[in-house]
Amino acid sequence: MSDFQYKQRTFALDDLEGQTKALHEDGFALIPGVLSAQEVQDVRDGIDRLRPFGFDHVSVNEHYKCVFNRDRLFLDMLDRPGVVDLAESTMGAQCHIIGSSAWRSHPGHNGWSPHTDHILVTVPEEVASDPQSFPIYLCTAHYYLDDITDEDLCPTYVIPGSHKSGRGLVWGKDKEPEWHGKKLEPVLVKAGDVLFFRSEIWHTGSLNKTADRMRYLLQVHYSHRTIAQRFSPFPWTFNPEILAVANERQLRLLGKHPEGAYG
Ligand SMILES: O=C(O)CCC(=O)C(=O)O
Repeated sequence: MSDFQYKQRTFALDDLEGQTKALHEDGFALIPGVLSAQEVQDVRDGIDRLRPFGFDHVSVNEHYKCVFNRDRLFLDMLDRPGVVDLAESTMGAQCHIIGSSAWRSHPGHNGWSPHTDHILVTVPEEVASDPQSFPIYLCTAHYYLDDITDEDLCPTYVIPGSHKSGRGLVWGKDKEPEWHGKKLEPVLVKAGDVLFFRSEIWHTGSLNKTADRMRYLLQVHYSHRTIAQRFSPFPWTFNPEILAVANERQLRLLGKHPEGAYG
């Protein structure tokens, strides 16, 4: 029997209310068991097939951007039941994706660089602590594709509640940030779990201390419709084979919105 224990509170896939509350209180919601073992293997195999171009980076860390445009397998990760429902209920029925990245982090990869992904406005703590005044605009879903049950395989670290600081961290400067006495803590997970987190949360990657294991990770970045998509390389071209198989919800997530102000 495994004695693995989550360090943060977890939510059932259909507990939309609990997850939403957690996004306001903690800045993230940890959702176990979103993908089956077979789905985890399929996504890992898909990542193994990726080849770099455009803004992709390949070194001790491999990072591939906009993977939904390359393989239907990744397109189908955009509207996973439960996860996409959380995106829509928090960021609106017209929410879309602004990107989706796949990672293979090799032994020696050091992702330690505490940061915030995006801060729209810097506000006082009392404003950032009020869900009405500080709505959710941008979130990332991390699909973990390995068991990360100790700190060796570069877990993500977070400071719960740090989005309520109302301010961002300076990339590369704040190496050991603290917020209200809380330090960065590792998010330990099982393969198939999802961490859904706000862009304002203080978080970081970490060091892959293993001798021979790569960490596989898939990210889906969701935002309110008003936030611009980061599709690269320029000029952006949708893959016609992907558009041909995408369902209506996926097409909307890719940017097929009804006519509105400005366009
Ligand atoms: O590698 C990780 O777990 C964290 C990734 C991250 O912080 C990011 O993409 O903003």
